[in-house]
Amino acid sequence: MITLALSKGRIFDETLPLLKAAGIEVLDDPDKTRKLILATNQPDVRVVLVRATDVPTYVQYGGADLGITGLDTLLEHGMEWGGAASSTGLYQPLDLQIAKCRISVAVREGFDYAAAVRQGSRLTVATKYVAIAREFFAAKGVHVDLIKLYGSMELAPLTGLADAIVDLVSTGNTLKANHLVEVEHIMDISSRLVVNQAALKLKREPIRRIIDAFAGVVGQK
Ligand code: PRT
Ligand code: MG
Repeated sequence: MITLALSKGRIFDETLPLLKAAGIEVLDDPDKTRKLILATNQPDVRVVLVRATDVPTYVQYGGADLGITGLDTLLEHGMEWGGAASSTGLYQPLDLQIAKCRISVAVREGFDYAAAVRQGSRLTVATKYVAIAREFFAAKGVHVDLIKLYGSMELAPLTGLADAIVDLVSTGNTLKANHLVEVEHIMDISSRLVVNQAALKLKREPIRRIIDAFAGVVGQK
């Protein structure tokens, strides 16, 4: 049995066409069932639904053989920057080019971020992405106090909780609606296929077949 970990919502929705092109059809609609294990048309392939941030954990510890997760989530989980294999035991063979966005620094309209950086001010930054933010500001030589949040980052600069946020931006509509402006583009994000390295050795044949099918679909073969 091959187990693929996915999160509900945008990753599941954008993965379905890739699975279909690879000949795998999920037999249940996650929005209509309470099941967390979904069968597919391939008797030896199943999908498990987990929280987006739990996908790397499932794959790392073998609760799933493969998973699909954002680069943001992988980097926060401890995947080395740009690394293929890493200490986490996760092998990252493919950029699936789905759920694309960018990770950026944003501040309240009217906050002079450039001046604050120039003057060497200490900035308070609220984010779900503490590791990415720490690495980014350290490389830039900016002193920051990081505040970990789990959601609604946009609220932090508006309430005085923080000077800036580090968050994902796609259309920019959420920032605009909250009178925030993007002042740094940290990196582009897309979702990645990750594979448990031990599973790849033990179930090489069927896992390779899935990786190759995805690779064919995203044109990276
Ligand atoms: O929702 P939950 O807490 O369960 O987990 P999650 O938020 O991690 O999952 P989900 O499904 O929201 O996101 C999964 C992955 O999708 C992320 O890890 C990213 O890799 C990717 N992705 C792509 C995005 C976006 N685009 C995105 N726009 N994830 C979140 N957003 C949010 C962003 O945080 C901000 O609040 O959408 C808002 C901005 O969108 P725009 O279009 O207004 O700019
Ligand atoms: Mg979300």
